[in-house]
Amino acid sequence: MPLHNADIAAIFDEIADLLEIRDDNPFRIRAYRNAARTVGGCGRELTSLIDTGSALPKLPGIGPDLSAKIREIATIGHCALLDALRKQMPPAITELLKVPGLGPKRVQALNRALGVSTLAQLDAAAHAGQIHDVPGFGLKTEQHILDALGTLAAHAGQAARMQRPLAARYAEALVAYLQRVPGVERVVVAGSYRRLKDTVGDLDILVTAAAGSPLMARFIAHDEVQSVLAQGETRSSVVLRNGLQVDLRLVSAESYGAALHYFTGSKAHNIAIRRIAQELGLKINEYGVFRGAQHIAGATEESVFAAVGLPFIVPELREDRGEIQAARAGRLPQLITLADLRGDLHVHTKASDGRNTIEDMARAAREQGLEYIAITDHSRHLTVAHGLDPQQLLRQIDAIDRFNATASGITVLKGIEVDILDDGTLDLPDSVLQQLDVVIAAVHSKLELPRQRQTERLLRALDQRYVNILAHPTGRLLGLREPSELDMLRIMRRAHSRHIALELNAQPERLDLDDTLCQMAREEGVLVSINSDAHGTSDFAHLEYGIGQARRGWLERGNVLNSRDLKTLRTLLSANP
Ligand code: DGT
Ligand code: CA
Ligand code: CA
Repeated sequence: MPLHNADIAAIFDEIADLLEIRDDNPFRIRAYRNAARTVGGCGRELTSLIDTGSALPKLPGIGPDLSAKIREIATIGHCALLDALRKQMPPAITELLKVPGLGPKRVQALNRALGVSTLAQLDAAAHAGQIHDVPGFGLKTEQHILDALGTLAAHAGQAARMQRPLAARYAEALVAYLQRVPGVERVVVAGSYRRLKDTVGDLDILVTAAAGSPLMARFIAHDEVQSVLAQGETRSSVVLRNGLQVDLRLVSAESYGAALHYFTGSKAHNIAIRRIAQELGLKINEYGVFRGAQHIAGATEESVFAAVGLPFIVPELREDRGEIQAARAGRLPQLITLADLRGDLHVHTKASDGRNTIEDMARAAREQGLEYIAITDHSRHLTVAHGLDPQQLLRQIDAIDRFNATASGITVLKGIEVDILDDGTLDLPDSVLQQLDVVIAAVHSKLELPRQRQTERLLRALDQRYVNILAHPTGRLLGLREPSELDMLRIMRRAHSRHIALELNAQPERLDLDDTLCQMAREEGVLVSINSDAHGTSDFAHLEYGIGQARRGWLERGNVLNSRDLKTLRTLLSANP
């Protein structure tokens, strides 16, 4: 199987990292970073286009040189430039970039001053108190590094989990491959993947097949398989080249539903269902539902639920977080779907750190069937993202008015993603914010404040007059940064009283609010805004990930701000006194 776009993007990103550590030309670095984002977000697999001899599509920012590199990677599986850069650099140095707060400049400084080029050396230097003497560092930074290393070590203890959208590329390709094996009938990915969890530990694939199908032999012979952990008649386990484990089980048609239910999980849900079965004098396992030795259900999942007196419960609710009681009472939620979203209230453009213009973003959103978007570039405090000052924002407001005067089929709302400053006030004055349709407030600095102070800071932000939405409320980055310590209940109650919505940021590495916080928002009556946080035209695809998380969090259409039509939305946005 060819490399995926995500693999090519990872190579470009590593090139950019290494060039940056080397202090290379910033335009060159930016070109590789942009290329990584473009390729990663490209809807079509570039290597398969190349394999079939098709021309590469015209991609923004990908000139002849980068195209040639994509072809090189697709053909030989690696990139000579990256190989050369790696040779010039200590092998583990890019690992250091995973430490929050350590950018390429600092990595380079530590390497020059202390010879630090691995995480272990960094840890030793920090514990020995050598870091705070390096120019540009200090005692506070040294402490941050120690804390961050502690978090990373805690993560390393657990097996790495993969973000679901990335796992989906492999899962979908594997399913298509297995479906072509002779004799194979049904192929389905169960486990956390089917429950639409934000990250997956491994993939659990179930297959039904005619007797004599070469299923297992073909499975372990797949190009992407790096090692075979177990191989048997009905069960095999492999690890793919990207580190993802895949368990494959062959199940019989009469057990298919029971196996699907069992291996979809969650474990907590299974245990709760099994308890109900026991109360009814039944036994339930991955082969079926039994009364004594008699097999009374199991061919379909519906039959399994029916045997214990329940209606079908969708996989994304199966966490034993109230779904069984709700099913019993006939009160399962009518979960939100992608088609329910009428607009997207968090969109960036080239004016700050986005890649496209207002027109490009509006066109792409309209093609997705959206009726409105809010342009919400960063504010000036966020200098790394070229945040806007009042003058620049006023010019953007004029540009949006001009766009709306001629455009049809979509309305662009005027907005800002305004930074919440250290003291909880906002980065732009009310006189400016007042002129906008949507004000999103967001924390981008000091995410590690103690719980009490961080909570007070956010409560103060929610008290600011023109705020409509609190963006990515916990600040977590999956696998990289823990959520900020916050008293979420107090924040939700304040948001509720101020008619402020909380964001479910749909970027695959954020998905913040998470599922349990969505459920809390629903219970507290706080509206949730499911936003792509698009930085380019292909990023509206994020909305689908947000919908998955929202469904896991029990959200219905009525709980979601941007399921409203434009008129109702405008009323809600101006509800703040
Ligand atoms: P993951 O892979 O960590 O993202 O999470 P899952 O939920 O996919 O967990 P996994 O792959 O360990 O197992 C798949 C499903 O198999 C799990 O959701 C429920 C079921 N299962 C696994 N172990 C047990 C168990 O000990 N008891 C019960 N009742 N079910 C289990
Ligand atoms: Ca799994
Ligand atoms: Ca598994």
